[in-house]
Amino acid sequence: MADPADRADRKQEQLDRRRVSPEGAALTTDQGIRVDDTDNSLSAGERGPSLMEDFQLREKITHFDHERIPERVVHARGAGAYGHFTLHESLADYTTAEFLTDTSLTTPVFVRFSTVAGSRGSADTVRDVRGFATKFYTRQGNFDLVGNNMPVFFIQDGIKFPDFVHAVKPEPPNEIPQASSAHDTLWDFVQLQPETMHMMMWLMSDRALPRSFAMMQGFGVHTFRLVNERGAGTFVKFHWKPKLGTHSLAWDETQKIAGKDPDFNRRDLWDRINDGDFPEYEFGVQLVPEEDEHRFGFDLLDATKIIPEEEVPVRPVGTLVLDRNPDNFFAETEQVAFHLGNVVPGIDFTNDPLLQARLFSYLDTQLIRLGGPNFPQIPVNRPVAEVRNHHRDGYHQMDLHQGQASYHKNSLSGGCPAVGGAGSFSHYQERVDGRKIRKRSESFADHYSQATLFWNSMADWEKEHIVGAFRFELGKCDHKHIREGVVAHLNHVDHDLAVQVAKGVGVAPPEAPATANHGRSSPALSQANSPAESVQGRKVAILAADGVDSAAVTAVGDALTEAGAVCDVLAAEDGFVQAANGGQVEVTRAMPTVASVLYDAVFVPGGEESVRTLAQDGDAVHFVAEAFVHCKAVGALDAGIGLLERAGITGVRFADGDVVSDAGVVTGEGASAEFPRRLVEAVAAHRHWTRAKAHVPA
Ligand code: HDE
Repeated sequence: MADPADRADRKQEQLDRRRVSPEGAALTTDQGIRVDDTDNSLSAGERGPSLMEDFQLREKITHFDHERIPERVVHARGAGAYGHFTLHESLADYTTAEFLTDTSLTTPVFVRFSTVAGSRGSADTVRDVRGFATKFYTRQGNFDLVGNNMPVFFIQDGIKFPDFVHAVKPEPPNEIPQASSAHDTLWDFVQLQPETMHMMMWLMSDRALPRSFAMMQGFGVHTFRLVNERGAGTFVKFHWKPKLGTHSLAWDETQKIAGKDPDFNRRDLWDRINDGDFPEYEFGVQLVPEEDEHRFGFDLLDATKIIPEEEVPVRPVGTLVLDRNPDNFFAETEQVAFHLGNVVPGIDFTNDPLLQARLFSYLDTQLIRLGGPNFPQIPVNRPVAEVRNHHRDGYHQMDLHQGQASYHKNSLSGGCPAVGGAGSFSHYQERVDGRKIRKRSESFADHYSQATLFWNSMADWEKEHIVGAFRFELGKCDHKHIREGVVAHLNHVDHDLAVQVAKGVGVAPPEAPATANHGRSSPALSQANSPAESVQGRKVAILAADGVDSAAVTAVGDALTEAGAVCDVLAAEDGFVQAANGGQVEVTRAMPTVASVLYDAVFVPGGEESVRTLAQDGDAVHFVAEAFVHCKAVGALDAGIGLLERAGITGVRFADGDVVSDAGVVTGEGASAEFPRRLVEAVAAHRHWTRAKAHVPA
């Protein structure tokens, strides 16, 4: 019979034993004593002093005083979910890790997504890297893949990490700015540390503004090693690819969302899972035989480099589905403790100096954050594999270790727990030889050519966004020498990029390239090439007022919903609007409580009276104009087209007479199956980035 750990619910069954429900329960103290009054403290007379003996008051206040733990020093803000991993193709030739070789297994997981720089209460949609950390509860023990949504990193050697983090975090004198890299210290670090350039290209790209955690790639970043039965190693890079494609928000939109709904990405994840629209990712590997270690023009141990997918294709082997929200944010999402060193037999490390430093950091950080060495016993961290060892005592010890012997070797517990045997972890036997030195390898010296590769691979609109991001961020730097320093590095990446950025930030544009652009590109790097054919989980606003054409609301709403979108009817006030045909249409939300930035698309149904009212409502006009400016699908039927005109969308022209691109603007007359189909298609395209920039005020 198969081991019960090959079921995804194995972890949930384990958690069930720790779940505590208030239903039907009486209020008690921590000692289980029922409480008769928790609103009034014990005092000497009605207006007298509180009494020391009030153990209920003391216990309640004391617990409250100790509710906070230190937030993570990086990745403080996060959102988590449970799910399961299934394998479609065995990697048995390369690894002994069961969850990567046995296609009959379903492995439970917990994933935590995060931003990096901001505090726990910061906004979700800031320009930042996103963490994508996965804990696989395998039958051989926990494997943690602690990755990001960008495949490279800022630095090559972990000893620079405290410097980098100090530079990107709010500045010491005044703790400004929160969750932002647009300030002097970060860019000072960058201009003095050119190894950051490749990652800065990613950070200034739309990758730093994901629309949803479900539309974000994940990368293990480092080169790891798979080890097979014969002890032979293969280099590996781990990849996650979202089923919905990789898509981003518009920069202006992210800033507005940060105020309108700072929990935007967290809420999106929560709602998707609650609605049964489970985020799904393909798990893939890039495999490099050991003998090919030196065949690339870069070092596999350098975490500022990718292996272009065109050179080594990503081989899809498994699927991750996130299908359950946590019960309690603190207990699970806050207390989950990832550690790069959590590997199972068949997965091992390389000498990447960034990776090596991380192997120290993660365990160390949990000791202060979770207050002692027993954090692996916290329910979310506990493996489904049995844990038996001679570790004892320490703060918050939860287990009742039986027996006389807490040492190895022993004869008093029959020599148990036994060491070794089938399935034991045995380290990859890499030959190591060398002098003790502090020196970066020459093979790590090229800081520009992959930054150039990234730039060359971008669509025009992606390039525009990157230039805009550099201009914004550097424009926030007070020190001109810092802006100049960064432009000088950009001139090694691409001359045109450097000139465009220089112009925006008041720096003399370089006259000639510092390094010639090599002209190579990697199409897999562009989000323009990511699938965009699904409206799954897309949010569409339908604007209505009294007199709305309810048949259009229903027909278009149904078509979108059927295709997987979520439609909200918005009106000036909550409740119902009267339809033109006498019926009623239920309002999902009052317009003042939401904003266009919280939606992927907007549809204006017909109905003369409804549209006349909307055209006089600043919120509604702004809603449509702003959705257009953010390149979203905008649909209108019949009289609804009038609202688009009122918002200045239709018929807009440049001074030189070119009509603004109307890509993604879908209009139609009368009821037909054609209109909903075209609108669904326009929403599925995600954004119509080729649409000309803001010629409409919003
Ligand atoms: Fe981390 N990182 N990191 N990091 N990291 C942490 O661990 C660190 C790096 C990443 O959702 C901390 O538990 C060092 C690369 C994620 O709980 C800390 C270095 C990548 C998360 C830490 C790096 C990451 C962390 C803070 C350079 C992408 C959030 C709290 C040597 C591959 C995990 C904690 C979660 C968290 C240290 C570099 C990803 C301090 C020293 C490269 C996704 O231990």
